[in-house]
Amino acid sequence: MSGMFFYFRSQRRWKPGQDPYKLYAFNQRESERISSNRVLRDTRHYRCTTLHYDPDLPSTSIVITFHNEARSTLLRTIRSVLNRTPVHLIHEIILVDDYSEDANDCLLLTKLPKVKCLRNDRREGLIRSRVRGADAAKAGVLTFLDSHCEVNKDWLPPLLQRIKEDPTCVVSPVIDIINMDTFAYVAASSDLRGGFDWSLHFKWEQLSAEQKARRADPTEPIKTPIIAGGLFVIDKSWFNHLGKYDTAMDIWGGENFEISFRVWMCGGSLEIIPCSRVGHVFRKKHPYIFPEGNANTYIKNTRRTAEVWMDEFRLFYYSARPAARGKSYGDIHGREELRKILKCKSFKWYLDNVYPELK
Ligand code: UD2
Ligand code: MN
Repeated sequence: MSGMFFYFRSQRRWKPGQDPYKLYAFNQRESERISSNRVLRDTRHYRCTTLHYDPDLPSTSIVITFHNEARSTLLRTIRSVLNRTPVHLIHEIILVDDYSEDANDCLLLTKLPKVKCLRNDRREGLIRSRVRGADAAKAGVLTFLDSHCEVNKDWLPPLLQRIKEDPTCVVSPVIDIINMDTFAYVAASSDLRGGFDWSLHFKWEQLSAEQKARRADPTEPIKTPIIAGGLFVIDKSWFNHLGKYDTAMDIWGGENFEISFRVWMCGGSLEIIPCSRVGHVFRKKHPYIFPEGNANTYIKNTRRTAEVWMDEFRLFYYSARPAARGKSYGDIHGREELRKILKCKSFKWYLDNVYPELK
Protein backbone atom coordinates (compact mmCIF):
# COMPACT_ATOMS: atom_id res chain seq x y z
CA MET A 1 0.00 0.00 0.00
CA SER A 2 2.86 2.42 -0.58
CA GLY A 3 0.62 4.17 -3.08
CA MET A 4 -1.78 4.82 -0.26
CA PHE A 5 0.98 6.16 1.93
CA PHE A 6 1.56 8.65 -0.85
CA TYR A 7 -2.17 9.36 -0.98
CA PHE A 8 -2.09 10.57 2.60
CA ARG A 9 1.27 12.29 2.60
CA SER A 10 -0.21 15.40 1.05
CA GLN A 11 -2.70 15.77 3.90
CA ARG A 12 -2.18 18.68 6.24
CA ARG A 13 -1.04 18.59 9.83
CA TRP A 14 -3.69 19.80 12.23
CA LYS A 15 -2.85 22.90 14.20
CA PRO A 16 -4.77 23.98 17.29
CA GLY A 17 -7.62 26.28 16.35
CA GLN A 18 -8.07 24.95 12.81
CA ASP A 19 -11.68 24.13 11.97
CA PRO A 20 -11.94 20.45 10.95
CA TYR A 21 -15.45 21.07 9.52
CA LYS A 22 -14.46 23.84 7.17
CA LEU A 23 -13.84 21.94 3.96
CA TYR A 24 -16.26 19.02 4.07
CA ALA A 25 -18.94 19.89 6.65
CA PHE A 26 -17.93 16.83 8.68
CA ASN A 27 -15.10 16.30 11.14
CA GLN A 28 -12.19 15.82 8.77
CA ARG A 29 -9.66 15.46 11.58
CA GLU A 30 -11.56 12.56 13.10
CA SER A 31 -11.95 10.91 9.71
CA GLU A 32 -8.20 11.13 9.13
CA ARG A 33 -7.49 9.64 12.54
CA ILE A 34 -9.53 6.54 11.79
CA SER A 35 -8.02 3.73 9.72
CA SER A 36 -9.18 3.35 6.14
CA ASN A 37 -9.36 -0.34 6.98
CA ARG A 38 -11.34 -0.26 10.20
CA VAL A 39 -13.48 -3.07 11.55
CA LEU A 40 -17.24 -2.47 11.68
CA ARG A 41 -19.88 -4.05 13.86
CA ASP A 42 -22.17 -6.31 11.85
CA THR A 43 -25.47 -4.42 12.21
CA ARG A 44 -27.78 -6.90 10.47
CA HIS A 45 -30.57 -8.85 12.10
CA TYR A 46 -29.05 -12.17 13.26
CA ARG A 47 -31.33 -14.09 10.92
CA CYS A 48 -29.58 -12.51 7.94
CA THR A 49 -26.48 -14.58 8.69
CA THR A 50 -28.35 -17.79 7.95
CA LEU A 51 -29.40 -16.80 4.42
CA HIS A 52 -27.74 -18.30 1.35
CA TYR A 53 -27.15 -16.63 -1.99
CA ASP A 54 -26.63 -18.10 -5.45
CA PRO A 55 -23.01 -18.99 -6.13
CA ASP A 56 -23.32 -17.50 -9.62
CA LEU A 57 -24.60 -13.99 -8.98
CA PRO A 58 -23.90 -11.44 -11.72
CA SER A 59 -20.96 -9.11 -11.20
CA THR A 60 -21.43 -5.35 -10.96
CA SER A 61 -19.78 -2.08 -11.90
CA ILE A 62 -19.66 0.17 -8.86
CA VAL A 63 -20.05 3.84 -9.77
CA ILE A 64 -18.96 6.50 -7.27
CA THR A 65 -19.18 10.15 -8.27
CA PHE A 66 -17.61 12.87 -6.18
CA HIS A 67 -16.85 16.56 -6.09
CA ASN A 68 -14.08 17.59 -3.67
CA GLU A 69 -14.51 14.59 -1.37
CA ALA A 70 -12.08 14.27 1.58
CA ARG A 71 -9.37 11.77 0.65
CA SER A 72 -9.82 9.90 3.92
CA THR A 73 -13.53 9.19 3.35
CA LEU A 74 -13.11 8.44 -0.34
CA LEU A 75 -10.32 5.97 0.37
CA ARG A 76 -12.30 4.33 3.17
CA THR A 77 -15.30 3.94 0.87
CA ILE A 78 -13.20 2.04 -1.65
CA ARG A 79 -11.24 -0.04 0.82
CA SER A 80 -14.43 -1.09 2.58
CA VAL A 81 -15.76 -2.27 -0.77
CA LEU A 82 -12.56 -4.18 -1.57
CA ASN A 83 -12.44 -5.71 1.91
CA ARG A 84 -16.07 -6.76 2.24
CA THR A 85 -17.09 -7.86 -1.24
CA PRO A 86 -16.34 -11.23 -2.87
CA VAL A 87 -13.80 -10.25 -5.50
CA HIS A 88 -15.58 -11.96 -8.39
CA LEU A 89 -18.69 -9.81 -7.84
CA ILE A 90 -16.83 -6.55 -8.49
CA HIS A 91 -16.29 -6.09 -12.18
CA GLU A 92 -14.81 -2.63 -11.61
CA ILE A 93 -15.05 0.44 -9.43
CA ILE A 94 -15.60 3.51 -11.57
CA LEU A 95 -14.79 6.82 -9.89
CA VAL A 96 -16.27 9.84 -11.61
CA ASP A 97 -14.38 12.90 -10.47
CA ASP A 98 -16.80 15.75 -10.98
CA TYR A 99 -14.15 18.39 -11.60
CA SER A 100 -12.67 18.36 -8.09
CA GLU A 101 -9.92 20.86 -7.42
CA ASP A 102 -7.18 18.24 -7.22
CA ALA A 103 -7.20 15.80 -10.13
CA ASN A 104 -4.88 13.51 -8.15
CA ASP A 105 -7.62 12.64 -5.63
CA CYS A 106 -9.02 10.33 -8.27
CA LEU A 107 -5.91 9.37 -10.22
CA LEU A 108 -3.92 8.09 -7.26
CA LEU A 109 -6.70 5.69 -6.35
CA THR A 110 -6.31 3.81 -9.62
CA LYS A 111 -3.36 2.12 -7.87
CA LEU A 112 -5.95 0.07 -6.00
CA PRO A 113 -7.31 -3.10 -7.60
CA LYS A 114 -10.30 -2.69 -9.96
CA VAL A 115 -10.39 1.10 -9.64
CA LYS A 116 -10.81 3.28 -12.72
CA CYS A 117 -11.03 7.03 -12.85
CA LEU A 118 -13.01 9.30 -15.15
CA ARG A 119 -12.65 13.03 -14.71
CA ASN A 120 -15.15 15.62 -15.93
CA ASP A 121 -13.59 18.66 -17.57
CA ARG A 122 -16.22 20.87 -15.99
CA ARG A 123 -18.61 20.61 -13.05
CA GLU A 124 -21.58 18.52 -14.13
CA GLY A 125 -23.30 17.61 -10.87
CA LEU A 126 -24.01 14.14 -9.59
CA ILE A 127 -26.76 13.31 -12.09
CA ARG A 128 -24.78 13.69 -15.32
CA SER A 129 -21.72 12.27 -13.57
CA ARG A 130 -23.58 9.09 -12.65
CA VAL A 131 -24.80 8.72 -16.22
CA ARG A 132 -21.24 9.11 -17.46
CA GLY A 133 -20.12 6.37 -15.07
CA ALA A 134 -23.03 4.13 -16.01
CA ASP A 135 -22.34 4.54 -19.74
CA ALA A 136 -18.73 3.51 -19.20
CA ALA A 137 -19.67 0.50 -17.05
CA LYS A 138 -18.94 -2.96 -18.51
CA ALA A 139 -20.94 -5.16 -16.14
CA GLY A 140 -24.63 -5.98 -16.49
CA VAL A 141 -25.53 -4.54 -13.11
CA LEU A 142 -24.87 -1.02 -11.82
CA THR A 143 -24.20 -0.18 -8.18
CA PHE A 144 -24.19 3.47 -7.12
CA LEU A 145 -22.54 4.67 -3.92
CA ASP A 146 -21.79 8.08 -2.43
CA SER A 147 -18.13 8.93 -1.89
CA HIS A 148 -18.31 8.81 1.94
CA CYS A 149 -19.70 5.35 2.67
CA GLU A 150 -18.53 2.16 4.32
CA VAL A 151 -20.10 -1.06 3.21
CA ASN A 152 -20.76 -3.65 5.89
CA LYS A 153 -20.48 -7.44 5.95
CA ASP A 154 -22.15 -9.26 3.03
CA TRP A 155 -23.70 -6.05 1.77
CA LEU A 156 -23.69 -6.93 -1.92
CA PRO A 157 -24.94 -10.52 -2.41
CA PRO A 158 -28.48 -9.84 -1.09
CA LEU A 159 -28.81 -6.88 -3.47
CA LEU A 160 -27.54 -8.82 -6.49
CA GLN A 161 -29.68 -11.81 -5.56
CA ARG A 162 -32.82 -9.68 -5.74
CA ILE A 163 -31.83 -8.21 -9.13
CA LYS A 164 -31.18 -11.70 -10.41
CA GLU A 165 -34.63 -12.85 -9.30
CA ASP A 166 -36.33 -9.78 -10.72
CA PRO A 167 -34.34 -7.40 -12.94
CA THR A 168 -37.09 -4.76 -12.75
CA CYS A 169 -36.45 -4.38 -9.03
CA VAL A 170 -34.27 -1.46 -7.96
CA VAL A 171 -32.78 -2.15 -4.55
CA SER A 172 -31.18 -0.17 -1.74
CA PRO A 173 -29.42 -1.31 1.43
CA VAL A 174 -30.43 -0.11 4.87
CA ILE A 175 -28.33 3.03 5.26
CA ASP A 176 -26.48 2.99 8.59
CA ILE A 177 -25.26 6.25 10.06
CA ILE A 178 -21.62 7.29 10.19
CA ASN A 179 -21.65 10.09 12.75
CA MET A 180 -20.30 13.29 11.16
CA ASP A 181 -18.59 14.38 14.41
CA THR A 182 -17.12 11.14 15.75
CA PHE A 183 -17.27 8.83 12.72
CA ALA A 184 -18.88 6.22 14.95
CA TYR A 185 -20.76 3.65 12.87
CA VAL A 186 -24.33 3.46 14.16
CA ALA A 187 -27.01 0.95 13.15
CA ALA A 188 -30.09 2.47 11.55
CA SER A 189 -33.56 1.08 12.12
CA SER A 190 -34.57 -1.45 9.49
CA ASP A 191 -38.25 -0.55 9.98
CA LEU A 192 -37.97 2.53 7.80
CA ARG A 193 -38.87 3.32 4.23
CA GLY A 194 -38.50 6.41 2.08
CA GLY A 195 -41.28 8.98 2.01
CA PHE A 196 -41.83 12.62 1.14
CA ASP A 197 -44.19 15.56 1.38
CA TRP A 198 -45.78 17.68 -1.37
CA SER A 199 -42.85 20.10 -1.40
CA LEU A 200 -40.80 17.11 -2.56
CA HIS A 201 -38.76 16.94 0.57
CA PHE A 202 -37.43 13.43 1.31
CA LYS A 203 -37.93 11.88 4.76
CA TRP A 204 -37.54 8.51 6.41
CA GLU A 205 -40.84 7.03 7.60
CA GLN A 206 -41.48 4.42 10.27
CA LEU A 207 -43.39 1.44 8.90
CA SER A 208 -46.92 1.41 10.30
CA ALA A 209 -47.96 -1.29 12.75
CA GLU A 210 -49.94 -2.89 9.96
CA GLN A 211 -47.01 -2.85 7.55
CA LYS A 212 -44.79 -4.37 10.22
CA ALA A 213 -47.34 -7.08 10.96
CA ARG A 214 -47.48 -8.02 7.29
CA ARG A 215 -43.71 -8.53 7.41
CA ALA A 216 -43.30 -11.49 9.68
CA ASP A 217 -39.79 -12.19 8.38
CA PRO A 218 -37.27 -9.43 9.21
CA THR A 219 -35.05 -10.47 6.31
CA GLU A 220 -37.73 -9.77 3.70
CA PRO A 221 -37.48 -6.78 1.33
CA ILE A 222 -39.41 -3.61 2.18
CA LYS A 223 -41.24 -1.92 -0.67
CA THR A 224 -40.53 1.80 -0.61
CA PRO A 225 -42.25 4.71 -2.42
CA ILE A 226 -38.92 6.46 -2.90
CA ILE A 227 -35.22 5.77 -2.42
CA ALA A 228 -32.88 8.12 -0.58
CA GLY A 229 -31.05 8.26 -3.87
CA GLY A 230 -27.37 7.66 -3.31
CA LEU A 231 -26.99 3.95 -2.72
CA PHE A 232 -28.75 1.50 -5.01
CA VAL A 233 -28.35 -1.37 -7.41
CA ILE A 234 -30.08 -1.59 -10.78
CA ASP A 235 -29.83 -3.86 -13.78
CA LYS A 236 -27.93 -1.91 -16.42
CA SER A 237 -30.26 -2.66 -19.35
CA TRP A 238 -33.26 -1.79 -17.15
CA PHE A 239 -31.57 1.51 -16.20
CA ASN A 240 -31.01 2.27 -19.89
CA HIS A 241 -34.48 1.12 -20.93
CA LEU A 242 -36.08 3.41 -18.34
CA GLY A 243 -34.14 6.45 -19.55
CA LYS A 244 -31.18 6.54 -17.13
CA TYR A 245 -31.60 9.93 -15.42
CA ASP A 246 -32.92 13.31 -16.50
CA THR A 247 -29.56 14.76 -17.53
CA ALA A 248 -30.92 18.31 -17.64
CA MET A 249 -30.89 18.22 -13.84
CA ASP A 250 -27.94 19.99 -12.25
CA ILE A 251 -25.58 19.45 -9.30
CA TRP A 252 -27.66 17.78 -6.59
CA GLY A 253 -31.25 17.04 -5.60
CA GLY A 254 -34.54 15.88 -7.05
CA GLU A 255 -33.15 13.02 -9.11
CA ASN A 256 -34.21 10.50 -6.48
CA PHE A 257 -37.85 11.60 -6.90
CA GLU A 258 -37.59 11.44 -10.66
CA ILE A 259 -36.08 7.97 -10.79
CA SER A 260 -38.40 6.66 -8.06
CA PHE A 261 -41.61 7.82 -9.76
CA ARG A 262 -40.30 6.57 -13.09
CA VAL A 263 -39.35 3.12 -11.81
CA TRP A 264 -42.74 2.57 -10.14
CA MET A 265 -44.89 4.13 -12.87
CA CYS A 266 -43.06 2.42 -15.74
CA GLY A 267 -43.24 -1.16 -14.55
CA GLY A 268 -40.60 -1.64 -11.90
CA SER A 269 -40.42 -1.47 -8.12
CA LEU A 270 -38.22 -0.11 -5.35
CA GLU A 271 -37.13 -2.11 -2.34
CA ILE A 272 -34.94 -1.77 0.71
CA ILE A 273 -33.11 -5.01 1.46
CA PRO A 274 -32.71 -5.26 5.25
CA CYS A 275 -29.87 -7.79 5.12
CA SER A 276 -27.69 -5.35 3.21
CA ARG A 277 -26.10 -2.58 5.27
CA VAL A 278 -24.05 0.37 4.10
CA GLY A 279 -22.93 3.27 6.31
CA HIS A 280 -23.09 6.85 5.05
CA VAL A 281 -21.89 10.15 6.53
CA PHE A 282 -25.06 12.25 6.83
CA ARG A 283 -24.30 15.97 7.05
CA LYS A 284 -26.28 19.05 7.92
CA LYS A 285 -25.21 21.19 4.97
CA HIS A 286 -23.56 21.00 1.58
CA PRO A 287 -19.81 21.46 1.63
CA TYR A 288 -19.71 22.49 -2.04
CA ILE A 289 -20.92 25.39 -4.14
CA PHE A 290 -24.03 25.34 -6.33
CA PRO A 291 -23.15 27.61 -9.27
CA GLU A 292 -26.81 28.61 -9.73
CA GLY A 293 -27.58 28.67 -6.00
CA ASN A 294 -28.77 25.86 -3.79
CA ALA A 295 -32.50 26.72 -3.77
CA ASN A 296 -32.70 27.49 -7.49
CA THR A 297 -31.12 24.17 -8.37
CA TYR A 298 -33.41 22.19 -6.09
CA ILE A 299 -36.42 23.96 -7.54
CA LYS A 300 -35.31 23.41 -11.11
CA ASN A 301 -34.74 19.70 -10.54
CA THR A 302 -37.93 19.05 -8.56
CA ARG A 303 -39.99 21.20 -10.90
CA ARG A 304 -38.84 19.08 -13.85
CA THR A 305 -39.91 16.02 -11.87
CA ALA A 306 -43.31 17.51 -11.03
CA GLU A 307 -43.99 18.67 -14.57
CA VAL A 308 -43.08 15.39 -16.22
CA TRP A 309 -44.36 12.85 -13.70
CA MET A 310 -46.98 14.26 -11.32
CA ASP A 311 -49.85 15.10 -13.71
CA GLU A 312 -52.52 17.28 -12.05
CA PHE A 313 -50.99 16.54 -8.63
CA ARG A 314 -48.18 18.93 -9.50
CA LEU A 315 -50.54 21.64 -8.23
CA PHE A 316 -50.00 20.33 -4.70
CA TYR A 317 -46.28 20.71 -5.27
CA TYR A 318 -46.75 24.34 -6.35
CA SER A 319 -48.96 25.07 -3.33
CA ALA A 320 -46.33 23.60 -1.02
CA ARG A 321 -43.50 25.43 -2.81
CA PRO A 322 -44.92 28.70 -4.18
CA ALA A 323 -41.40 29.93 -4.98
CA ALA A 324 -41.19 27.26 -7.69
CA ARG A 325 -43.98 28.84 -9.79
CA GLY A 326 -42.01 31.46 -11.67
CA LYS A 327 -38.71 29.59 -11.97
CA SER A 328 -37.50 28.31 -15.30
CA TYR A 329 -36.89 24.60 -15.60
CA GLY A 330 -35.73 24.09 -19.16
CA ASP A 331 -37.11 21.87 -21.88
CA ILE A 332 -38.94 18.71 -20.82
CA HIS A 333 -40.13 17.39 -24.20
CA GLY A 334 -37.62 14.57 -24.27
CA ARG A 335 -38.72 13.29 -20.87
CA GLU A 336 -42.44 13.60 -21.72
CA GLU A 337 -41.75 11.64 -24.87
CA LEU A 338 -39.96 8.97 -22.82
CA ARG A 339 -42.96 8.65 -20.52
CA LYS A 340 -45.21 8.10 -23.55
CA ILE A 341 -42.93 5.58 -25.24
CA LEU A 342 -42.59 3.57 -22.05
CA LYS A 343 -46.39 3.70 -21.57
CA CYS A 344 -45.99 4.61 -17.94
CA LYS A 345 -48.90 4.69 -15.53
CA SER A 346 -50.41 7.86 -14.06
CA PHE A 347 -49.33 9.60 -10.88
CA LYS A 348 -52.79 8.79 -9.54
CA TRP A 349 -51.95 5.09 -9.96
CA TYR A 350 -48.71 5.68 -8.05
CA LEU A 351 -50.57 7.41 -5.21
CA ASP A 352 -53.28 4.76 -5.03
CA ASN A 353 -50.99 1.77 -5.23
CA VAL A 354 -47.59 2.76 -3.96
CA TYR A 355 -48.04 5.70 -1.60
CA PRO A 356 -51.65 5.95 -0.39
CA GLU A 357 -50.30 7.43 2.87
CA LEU A 358 -49.48 10.71 1.09
CA LYS A 359 -52.47 12.90 1.80
C1 UD2 B 1 -28.72 12.33 -0.85
C2 UD2 B 1 -28.13 11.09 -1.49
C3 UD2 B 1 -27.34 11.51 -2.72
C4 UD2 B 1 -28.28 12.15 -3.72
C5 UD2 B 1 -28.98 13.31 -3.02
C6 UD2 B 1 -30.05 13.96 -3.86
C7 UD2 B 1 -27.85 9.16 -0.01
C8 UD2 B 1 -27.05 8.55 1.06
N1 UD2 B 1 -27.35 10.33 -0.53
O1 UD2 B 1 -27.84 13.38 -0.48
O2 UD2 B 1 -26.70 10.41 -3.33
O3 UD2 B 1 -29.19 11.23 -4.25
O4 UD2 B 1 -29.61 12.91 -1.83
O5 UD2 B 1 -29.51 14.49 -5.01
O6 UD2 B 1 -28.88 8.65 -0.38
N2 UD2 B 1 -21.54 15.06 -6.03
C9 UD2 B 1 -21.00 15.20 -7.29
N3 UD2 B 1 -21.14 16.40 -7.94
C10 UD2 B 1 -21.79 17.46 -7.38
C11 UD2 B 1 -22.39 17.29 -6.10
C12 UD2 B 1 -22.25 16.07 -5.46
O7 UD2 B 1 -20.40 14.27 -7.83
O8 UD2 B 1 -21.87 18.51 -8.01
C13 UD2 B 1 -21.38 13.79 -5.32
C14 UD2 B 1 -20.92 13.90 -3.87
O9 UD2 B 1 -19.50 14.02 -3.79
C15 UD2 B 1 -21.47 12.63 -3.26
C16 UD2 B 1 -22.76 12.41 -4.05
O10 UD2 B 1 -22.65 13.18 -5.25
O11 UD2 B 1 -20.62 11.52 -3.45
C17 UD2 B 1 -23.99 12.84 -3.27
O12 UD2 B 1 -23.84 14.13 -2.73
P1 UD2 B 1 -24.01 14.41 -1.15
O13 UD2 B 1 -23.30 13.38 -0.38
O14 UD2 B 1 -23.69 15.82 -0.90
O15 UD2 B 1 -25.58 14.19 -1.02
P2 UD2 B 1 -26.45 13.64 0.26
O16 UD2 B 1 -25.85 12.41 0.80
O17 UD2 B 1 -26.66 14.78 1.16
MN1 MN C 1 -23.80 11.72 0.76
